[in-house]
Amino acid sequence: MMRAVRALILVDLQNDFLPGGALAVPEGDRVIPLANAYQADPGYDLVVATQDWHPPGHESFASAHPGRAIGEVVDLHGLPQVLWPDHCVQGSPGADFAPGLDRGRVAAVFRKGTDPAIDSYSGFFDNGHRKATGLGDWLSERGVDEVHVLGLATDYCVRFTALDAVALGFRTVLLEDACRGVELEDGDVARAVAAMRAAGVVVRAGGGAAPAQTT
Ligand code: VGL
Ligand code: ZN
Repeated sequence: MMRAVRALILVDLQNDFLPGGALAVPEGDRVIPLANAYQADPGYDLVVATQDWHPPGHESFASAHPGRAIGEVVDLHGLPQVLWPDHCVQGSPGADFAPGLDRGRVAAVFRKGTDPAIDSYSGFFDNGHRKATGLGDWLSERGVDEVHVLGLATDYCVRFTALDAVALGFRTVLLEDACRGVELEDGDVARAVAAMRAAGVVVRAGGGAAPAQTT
């Protein structure tokens, strides 16, 4: 049998999600050296990155909803939407990749959240599953059958990227040590990990950069 073709997906390793950023994820900076170590693993045939990339005034921003506060949930054109601080605005320093991130092996970057009227947590589709970013086809065209996911934030973009990956038929591994969550509510990260596991994502607590055993 041929060995798996494995891709590493780096989710939203951007300045705004690091401590000091506009939507800082606690300990978000801790995943950068791990992302670099995982990328150096020759067990990955391909490395790709997602980039949250919102136009100014994006409707996921609380600032676009006068009278509403960050963290509130609103109905956005029929979908529940958590309201966020302005973050990852296209071309802003906050939208840049973390300076410490090694990008030498990143073969492609998939931008998401570009439509002002809908958010996109997943690196594959917007939250309404209306439009694809191209990541799924890109991986399939290259024969990828297994993806490993790391990055920010566990309870949002990592979660929905891993869930879409498994739904698209990729064997999917969550590299949990290289993820951190927003934890808007206590337990959000644990619930996100449980939801991923229930959907068939293989959750790997750690163990360095060795590729997962296939079973
Ligand atoms: C994210 C909230 C809003 C993420 C992106 O990368 O998890 N979370 N935009
Ligand atoms: Zn966003």
